[in-house]
Amino acid sequence: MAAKPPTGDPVQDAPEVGEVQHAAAGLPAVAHSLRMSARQMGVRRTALTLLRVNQKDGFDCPGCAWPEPDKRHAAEFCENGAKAVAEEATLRRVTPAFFAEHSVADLAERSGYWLGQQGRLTEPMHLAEGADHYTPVSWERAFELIAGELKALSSPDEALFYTSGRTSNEAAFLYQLFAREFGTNNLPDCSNMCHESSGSALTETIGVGKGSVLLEDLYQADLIIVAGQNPGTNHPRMLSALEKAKQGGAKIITVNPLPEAGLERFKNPQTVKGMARGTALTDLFLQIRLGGDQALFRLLNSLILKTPGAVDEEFVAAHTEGYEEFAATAAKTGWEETLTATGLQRAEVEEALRMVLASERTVVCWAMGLTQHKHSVPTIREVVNFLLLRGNIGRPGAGVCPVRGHSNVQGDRTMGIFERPAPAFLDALEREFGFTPPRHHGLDVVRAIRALRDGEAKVFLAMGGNFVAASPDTEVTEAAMRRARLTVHVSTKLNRSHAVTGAHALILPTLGRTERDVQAGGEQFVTVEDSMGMVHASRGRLEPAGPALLSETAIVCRLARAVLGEGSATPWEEFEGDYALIRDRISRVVPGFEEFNARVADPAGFALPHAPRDERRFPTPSGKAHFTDAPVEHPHLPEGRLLLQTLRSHDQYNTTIYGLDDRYRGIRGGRRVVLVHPDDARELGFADGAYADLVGEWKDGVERRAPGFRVVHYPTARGCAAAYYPETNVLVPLDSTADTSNTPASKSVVIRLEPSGS
Ligand SMILES: Nc1nc2c(c(=O)[nH]1)N[C@H]1C(S)=C(S)[C@@H](COP(=O)(O)OP(=O)(O)OC[C@H]3O[C@@H](n4cnc5c(=O)[nH]c(N)nc54)[C@H](O)[C@@H]3O)O[C@H]1N2
Ligand SMILES: Nc1nc2c(c(=O)[nH]1)N[C@H]1C(S)=C(S)[C@@H](COP(=O)(O)OP(=O)(O)OC[C@H]3O[C@@H](n4cnc5c(=O)[nH]c(N)nc54)[C@H](O)[C@@H]3O)O[C@H]1N2
Ligand SMILES: [Mo]
Repeated sequence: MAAKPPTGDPVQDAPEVGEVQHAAAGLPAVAHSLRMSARQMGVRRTALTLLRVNQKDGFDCPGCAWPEPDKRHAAEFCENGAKAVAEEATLRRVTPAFFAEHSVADLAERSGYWLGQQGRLTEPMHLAEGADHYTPVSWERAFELIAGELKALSSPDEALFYTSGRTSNEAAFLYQLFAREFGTNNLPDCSNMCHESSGSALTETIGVGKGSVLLEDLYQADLIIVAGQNPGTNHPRMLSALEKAKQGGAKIITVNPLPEAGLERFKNPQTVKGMARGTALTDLFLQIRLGGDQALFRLLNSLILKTPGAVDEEFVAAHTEGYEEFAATAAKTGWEETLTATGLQRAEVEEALRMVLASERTVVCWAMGLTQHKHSVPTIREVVNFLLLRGNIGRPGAGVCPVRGHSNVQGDRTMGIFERPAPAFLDALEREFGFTPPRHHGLDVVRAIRALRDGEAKVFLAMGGNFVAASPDTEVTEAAMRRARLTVHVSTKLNRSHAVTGAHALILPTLGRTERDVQAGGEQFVTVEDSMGMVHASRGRLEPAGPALLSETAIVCRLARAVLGEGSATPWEEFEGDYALIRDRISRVVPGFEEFNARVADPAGFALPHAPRDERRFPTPSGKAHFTDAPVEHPHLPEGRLLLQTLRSHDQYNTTIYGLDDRYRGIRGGRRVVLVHPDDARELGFADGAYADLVGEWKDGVERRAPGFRVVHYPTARGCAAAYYPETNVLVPLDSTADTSNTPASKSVVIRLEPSGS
């Protein structure tokens, strides 16, 4: 039973709608995850594998980037972590026989769900120019093919080196080193579509583009605001931290257009009491309109400014600048505009203000609900204003907490996966490796797609991820990818990006986090950095999915040797054999990693320095934290239209679909659903259960259509709709991005509904 993938495809997408749930986790979640895991890997392997997740001698959960508490519970994994592990530790295999049976045209017709369910990739495969099928290729030949194409480019900037966020620190460090020795900063990554807005806003205002709190701070907080995040699904272990914070007396305000089950009530499967009754988490739910957060925080700020004694004047005077200008702008804020932008009642905002003023220690947590709008960067800057006003940065129990997605997305950035590297980082690389890195900026995800579309980029290489499915404007992106000379994917699982290729294409199968990594120098481990800047080791224990797999690190080393040859003084072969040598180099290039090998030997890992958190020092050019006073924006919605957010169901990991249910939202057996407020749906003439096409409206006049969605009457904020990504990426215009960060505005897409089949 364990190894059989589903046969029928296209998978029947026939959503059924039941009750929305009001609590997350608990026994059903544990049972559900064990069932899913056992289906993929059998009962014994399930037990053995799940026991190793997030243990000090085990591997880092490939699910999310939420940190592990220091005293780890015997089962420090969650339902969705278990699914992520099962997806990787599955016993199903994609072999050369599979590719002989399925042409690329056939694969391109399949759903992402079906592709992922086929199992782990086992052999390097090549799709030759003009061929219908991928055929096996040796590793050596694969690297020769890539080297041939890269060397034929008229400039290194015609190559793109994408990274998804599961890549280890060691592999990421070598990958960016290789790209830069080759001669380009074209290192787009999933972060460009994810927390780039957080990085932009935080670097500018507090001087560090990362969160400033540790788990301990959450436990000490008086008030935690969770804005634009659905932890019950995407960071389930965060619920245990919120529960613990509540036990310590914290209050929680949730800001979200949707009532998300996990934030309402949490039944901790790891305690008996939790199982029975559960903890009510949210004290105040602000059901905000999409994109209304900047207006909300601005109003709160103006009200704080009007309250005698509410501003931490000592902190403001000693550590900040721009306060006067900000206060003058904020003074002009009116209730009216805010209530329109947010859809909230005056009494709700007043209640929030009361809680804010009662709190001595406040943390704001956020994720994609804040980062994927046109005005995301000013929104997050406004959150920083909010915290600065009351001195809530750089002391215990307070601070900014952007909750990251992929398990090592933050580490990859720390290792230099960035198209706009800091000059100091390049200086350090130059000193350590004795070459001249390119100084001009490279391309981010959106610009990389344009470059492919316009024929300016010709070779695309991805270290993980599913670029064509995760990117916006699916039709544009797929057409762009098809113009490439060569597309290469280092992957664990089959996905759509393997079926939408350049003139020729390679699939390079790699080890996952859960697997044993043995090199010339013996068994290796890798390191990762979590959402709170904690670095620790991760050791796989399972036998690799196949004997031909190479680790990501080995792939980069062999690729670098094939491409750079004698031209590189870097000891790639030695790095491949012993990852400790890579860590030695990291310790000399990346600040905060001094004595890396020695410190990572501590199973608990170590915290990277964070000047605002540790010393209330703000490493901005002026040495002060910045108040900013951008005008308040919010999405404009024409008559008869809806603002659509594209989000995750409970049974998916980004573009990897685990199943067709979204249990907490009461949806089963299908993903093509659009959640609409009952009054909006009725006004637009759509009964619950009717089918609609979602039609995008954007100023370029191009029609973007996602057909055949079941309308679900759902308690979302008025004027706002929700549907799953990646099915709706076809609706997100390539040019609709956040100012400054250039992140696709995936949470504010203007659409109209048309009856399906009309
Ligand atoms: N199981 C699982 N875990 C995951 C992932 C996964 O796909 N599956 N993905 C990982 C990754 S890469 C990431 S980045 C994170 C994503 O984690 P989340 O950001 O939680 O993911 P989304 O599903 O995009 O949910 C966005 C949330 O923000 C709300 N929201 C949307 N727009 C707005 C807005 O304008 N204002 C406010 N206040 N709220 C808004 C939505 O209603 C929803 O609750 O999760 C990570 N963890
Ligand atoms: N409309 C819309 N679009 C979005 C978003 C949204 O909310 N709405 N969210 C955005 C966000 S936050 C993100 S982070 C991106 C995600 O974009 P990506 O990171 O590119 O996409 P994933 O779906 O996470 O990638 C899944 C693939 O990664 C490969 N993989 C898994 N584990 C490993 C590994 O250990 N090594 C290697 N080499 N490969 C591995 C598998 O082959 C799998 O098929 O999508 C973005 N796109
Ligand atoms: Mo993400």
